[in-house]
Amino acid sequence: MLTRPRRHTATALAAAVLTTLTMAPAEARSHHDPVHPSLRKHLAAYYDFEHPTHANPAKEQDRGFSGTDIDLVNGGADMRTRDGAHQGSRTSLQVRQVNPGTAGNDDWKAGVFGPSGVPTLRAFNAVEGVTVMGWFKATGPNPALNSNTAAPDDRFGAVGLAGVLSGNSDGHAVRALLEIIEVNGELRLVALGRRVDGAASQTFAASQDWRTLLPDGEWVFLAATFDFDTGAMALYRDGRRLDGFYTVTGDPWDLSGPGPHRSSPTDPRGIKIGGSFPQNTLERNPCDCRMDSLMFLNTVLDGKRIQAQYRLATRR
Ligand SMILES: [Ca+2]
Ligand SMILES: [Ca+2]
Repeated sequence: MLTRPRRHTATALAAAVLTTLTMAPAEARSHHDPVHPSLRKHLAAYYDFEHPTHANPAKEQDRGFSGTDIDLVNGGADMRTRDGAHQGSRTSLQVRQVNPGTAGNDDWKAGVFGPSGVPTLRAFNAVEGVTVMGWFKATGPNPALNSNTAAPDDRFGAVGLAGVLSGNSDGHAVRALLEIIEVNGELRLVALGRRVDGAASQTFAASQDWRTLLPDGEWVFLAATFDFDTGAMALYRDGRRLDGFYTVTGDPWDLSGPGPHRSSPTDPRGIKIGGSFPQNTLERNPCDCRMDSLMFLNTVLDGKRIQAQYRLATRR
């Protein structure tokens, strides 16, 4: 060993230095928790799309506390795309319509569905508030062509982003959803919530044109909050609260009785990401977009904590 030529040692040393230099940013990132500490205890489900389950690369691990792994529907592992939304992210999830001209259910989307409720989503059973947030980037024409009608050029009336299903959902009906949907004939970025399973929903719509809020080719950090006790909802973009308005008059969440009010005491039937029906029975409201670091929390985050998470993800 003592007689090993110096040249080799130097080469090995140079290689080691090179490796260290090359590895440094990645290593720095791996020590950097991508979740703001104030969010952790409410972060029921969290998907960064860098963690396939050990058994199946077409499933994504939940990095939140609930352990609710999701399916990458119709596209499987190919849906993980080398386009991280933010510092420390390498891959995101591509969702999209595959065959606009065919009545079928082959759209790329993600989620989980349990016909009698998903037990791991108990954090959203009788919940007082919910936050849905994450990174989104539009990558194609939205809304998609309506593949369920004979007309060749009509489009769906909505673009699904991400949400928690209600306790009696068919795969479409939600408890808390971030999406783009027509309000009085005009598409808008909205938070859509339903407190009581099977009852009416309320929608809070952003005033600003959705195309400026979610422009093609640009990553944006969107958040929606749902306070089932007070009826308040809010939308945020890149950590800033958006102006908006409620679209339903009256009391769709039935909050007139004594509180505190909570959602129905049922386990959600699942999570939908990028289009409805995570059980893959029908194509509806597919989104041609990429998504990253999706978070589902069993509380209403205030603006400070939403901004803190945004800043953490974008700091250099
Ligand atoms: Ca990622
Ligand atoms: Ca059609």
